[in-house]
Amino acid sequence: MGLASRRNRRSGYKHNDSFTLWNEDVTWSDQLDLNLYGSHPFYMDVRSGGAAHGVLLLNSNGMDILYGGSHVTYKVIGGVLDFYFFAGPSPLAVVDQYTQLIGRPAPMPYWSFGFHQSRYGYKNVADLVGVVAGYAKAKIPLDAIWSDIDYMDNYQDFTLDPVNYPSKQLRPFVDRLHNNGQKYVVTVHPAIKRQAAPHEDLFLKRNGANLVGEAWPGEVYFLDFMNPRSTEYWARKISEFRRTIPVDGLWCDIKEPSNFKDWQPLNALDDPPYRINNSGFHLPINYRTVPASTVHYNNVTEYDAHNLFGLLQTQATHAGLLRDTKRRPFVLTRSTFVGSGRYAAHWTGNNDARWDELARSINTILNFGLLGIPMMGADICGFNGNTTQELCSRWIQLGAFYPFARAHAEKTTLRRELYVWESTARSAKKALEMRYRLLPYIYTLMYEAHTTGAPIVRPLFFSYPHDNNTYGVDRQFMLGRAVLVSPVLEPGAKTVDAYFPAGRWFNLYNQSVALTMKAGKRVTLPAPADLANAYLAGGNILLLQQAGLTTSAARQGDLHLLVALAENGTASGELFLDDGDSPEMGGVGGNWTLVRFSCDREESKGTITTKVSSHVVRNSYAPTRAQVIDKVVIMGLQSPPKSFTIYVNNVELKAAHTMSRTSGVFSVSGMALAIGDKFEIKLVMSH
Ligand code: MIG
Repeated sequence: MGLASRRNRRSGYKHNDSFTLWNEDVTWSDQLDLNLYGSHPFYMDVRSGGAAHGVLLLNSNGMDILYGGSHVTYKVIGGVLDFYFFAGPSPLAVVDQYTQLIGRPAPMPYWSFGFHQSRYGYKNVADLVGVVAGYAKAKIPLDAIWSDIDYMDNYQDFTLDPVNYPSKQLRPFVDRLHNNGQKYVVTVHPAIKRQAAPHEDLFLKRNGANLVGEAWPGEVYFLDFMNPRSTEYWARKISEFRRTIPVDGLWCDIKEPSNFKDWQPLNALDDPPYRINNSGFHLPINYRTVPASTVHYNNVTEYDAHNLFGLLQTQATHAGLLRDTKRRPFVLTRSTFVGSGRYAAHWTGNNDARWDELARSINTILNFGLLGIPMMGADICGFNGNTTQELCSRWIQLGAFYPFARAHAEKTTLRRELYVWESTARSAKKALEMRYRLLPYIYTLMYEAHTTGAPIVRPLFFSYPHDNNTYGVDRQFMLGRAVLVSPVLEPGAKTVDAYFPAGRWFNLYNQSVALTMKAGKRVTLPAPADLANAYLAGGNILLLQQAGLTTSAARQGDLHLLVALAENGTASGELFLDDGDSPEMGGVGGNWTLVRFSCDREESKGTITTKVSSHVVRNSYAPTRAQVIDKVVIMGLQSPPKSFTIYVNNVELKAAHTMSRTSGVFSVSGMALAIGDKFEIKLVMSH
């Protein structure tokens, strides 16, 4: 069973585990099994044999949920008991049905799949310049650099610190980033400094007047994103700010919402008769946020709407960016609710630079994939506390496979940009090189997520629901259905203990290494210092591109078609392509290309024919690009042939090719196949 939203100790649950849903601004998110930044009253149940179903209680009130082994108890303090059941019967079918209801995951811009560097405490523009230069010098890919609250003037939204981040320095810096194919993202808050607030009716109220809270800028009013005037105000501020600094995305933080001051109860809403287990100590629901007696537009109470606050600001931010840029928005949100994935990416919040936190990033990310928020990551190298060279190296090896790959750190920690330590830099280069090469596949997974809800990274049981041994696996995960990642999660490791479901597996880094499993089995793998183990599941076809220091550079190069054969000689896969930042991904009128690839085997007396063919579903984008498939690699061919011949569209090919007798890997290069043209490659081997 996989449940809810919280930072969970593990991916399976015990009798009497309880889950409290009440969005909270948590500084140290490494504390387990407490309510955190988001609320998702949804769970997926997977039973022995693979039958899965899902249950949603669509209710935004505070609640405690108790898992009783054979039953679930909801203790809800308000609202309607609006239950939805998703019949499955597979895990993928459940997320498909669930996201049909709550909204499909938002398409994310292509650049956002690159590597992001952030830090709380970058001192000034020169500091940012230095970091970008550090990445360039070390030749480590960097697509985006972020500013935390440091860029603001006294922590106010849409302002610039006049001394450290003056627009006359920041603007040319951002223009240079853009010329270099790189992006800039900044943080924003939902609270507006009281003295600077406009005299408009835009804010949360209590007792008939604007609620005065306390947040980073001091005394604040909170924008009420239920009020159409407030969302309009927000969109206007985004546009105005982008005229000064054309940021490429926005990072919505502390919108649980966070508030630093204590409140006296005003009525029963502030102190309801049943105390949910807020923060693990049954703390008042007003703790560290705005009071429940606060009212929104149309007299909706915070008591009912608290868990929606983050979602509403996410929606408003997405809409504001879209209106201003007319491009696909990138929004990162900390607070989430049912449906947030339709607008934003998410990260696991303030984790710790510790090994157990590195491991836990996996189940937290997998959880959010079930909740319709596939664009998900954890702060690489850890947020709170000082990291070590070894931990940071292992973290980027794993983090390079997160859907959203961002390093971020707390202000008081030692600097740990990926180029700072030599061994970390080595890991970063290898890991990110593989990530950037995999982008055609990762981006196709984004398309799959957007159209079917399928998470980008998935628990093993999504691909192998009939294998009961996969249910508890949370130290490994799959990228789509093709790549099994088995990272090192412990210090000093020389080996990794990894589970492989039945089938054939090809080492992603060294395709001549293959494993064939008759049945699922644990395998002890070597744990090289600079690499996470990653294996391709036989039966998949995917496209790799050339490495590059930015996503836009990487997508200029040629493509390689990788065919990993299943034991029966078949494989399939697909490729989605578009410009990477059109508001729609796919869709009736858009310019995009979708190609399906398949491979099968025919045997007749003395010869085996392996046929790889493409089926062009749509091709209104690829013709505008020069990218071609230059190389085809087929893995898992059987018994070395006496001789072989290759045909492309029935013409015999003379291009350079090799066939390894020992490993059964065949490769042919210099092909120049246009992506959007149907093709058929036949490899005829005689024995
Ligand atoms: O009140 O902006 O989770 O990533 O660095 C805390 C400072 C505010 C919390 C975020 C963290 C960010 C920090 N923020």
